[in-house]
Amino acid sequence: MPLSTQEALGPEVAKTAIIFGATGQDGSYLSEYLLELGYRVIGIVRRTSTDNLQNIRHIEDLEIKEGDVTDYAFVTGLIDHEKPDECYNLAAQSHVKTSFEQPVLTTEVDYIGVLNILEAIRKFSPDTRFYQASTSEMFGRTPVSPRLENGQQTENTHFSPTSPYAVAKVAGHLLLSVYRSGYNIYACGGILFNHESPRRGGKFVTQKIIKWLIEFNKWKVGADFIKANKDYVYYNGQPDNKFPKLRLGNLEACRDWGHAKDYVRAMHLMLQQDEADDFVIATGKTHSIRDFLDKAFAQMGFTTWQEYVVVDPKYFRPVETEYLCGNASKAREKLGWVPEYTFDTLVEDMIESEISSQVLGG
Ligand code: NDP
Ligand code: GDR
Repeated sequence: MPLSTQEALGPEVAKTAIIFGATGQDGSYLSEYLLELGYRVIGIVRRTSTDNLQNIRHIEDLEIKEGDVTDYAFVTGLIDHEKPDECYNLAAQSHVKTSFEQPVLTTEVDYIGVLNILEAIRKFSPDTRFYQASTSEMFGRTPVSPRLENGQQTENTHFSPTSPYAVAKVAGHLLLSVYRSGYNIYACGGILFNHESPRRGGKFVTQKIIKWLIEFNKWKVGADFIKANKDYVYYNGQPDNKFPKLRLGNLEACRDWGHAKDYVRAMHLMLQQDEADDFVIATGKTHSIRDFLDKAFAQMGFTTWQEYVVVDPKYFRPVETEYLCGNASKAREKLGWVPEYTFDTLVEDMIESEISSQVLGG
């Protein structure tokens, strides 16, 4: 009997993975991780007029293709041509506050994008395993409170989205079970809680705090004293040598923050199971923005942050998700997934990386 292509090439033939959203925080770590595992990895990158490759330029062997997840013709052509073993959809307009200002674009990318990929898989490559980047934001104004169920959200917690971003993500997430049960497609939703890293975009609160802190610390070198008014800090009280205070929004919100390096391992594990399923990925510990400020400023040797931070309503959201804390028991039991980083080591890694990148960048 003639050998199939797979048999003829042998079991060591590399699997092919496509990553939509390869330039982002998670896409860059996932690319590195899959390449280390021996995959052939194709990273889909939006064409932009200015450079958006800073997270992935260093990754040798990553095959980069230009394309947009909202372009059905592109997505179907790609999936049909490559028939990948695995496909990870990390592409999104991922900023919650921006989604209030650009709700239609957010819906097109974050919902229609998912539909485009699922349809392409159904029609042209039904054996492709699909990972969708779902999110804890889907819980939104969750009925779980710190007083109930240990204050933790699970795969069974009701969704109550509070932003156009979260509504689009819920819609994309609900499609997964439709394609699983309706068409037998292997489609998983990773309900990931906030995860950060040195590659986190500068508009998210953790990276915004750290970048400000390192710049400020550099600026104040050599000062005998610093004096602050409502909006600025003054070097030795000099009116012409000032540094703008850190302007933030809601400091009371609580987030379950993990490290992106840990979370991309979970994405891969989800696609290696006997059956497709959805999983919460979280650390199980929650901290307020105030806690993050405490830790980051203390790490840099400051005894206080209160005199350097201004609460600016400009950064408030029309509706806020106040409290998130995930229960990842199912992932621990079924996937064997355990995070390596803690809240403290995450903050330390972000600070150390920012300092070294400033030193290297001059
Ligand atoms: P990023 O914002 O860092 O990355 C988003 C990626 O999507 C970027 O590569 C971006 O490209 C790309 N993208 C945006 N629009 C399109 C489009 N129309 N077509 C193709 N690509 C597009 O997000 P993260 O890496 O942090 O998150 C990855 C995914 O996980 C996102 O879907 C996010 O919503 C979700 N998520 C993230 C969590 C987190 O805490 N980080 C938690 C839960 C879910 P470009 O670089 O050009 O902008
Ligand atoms: P989030 O992350 O909205 O949880 O979405 P973000 O870091 O933007 O906000 C976290 C919390 O901090 C409060 N906050 C501020 N946020 C920003 N961005 N800027 C500020 O100045 C500021 N001040 C206070 C926010 O109000 C909020 O409560 C992230 C994204 O990665 C999503 O894509 C992902 O789905 C979720 O995490 C899980």
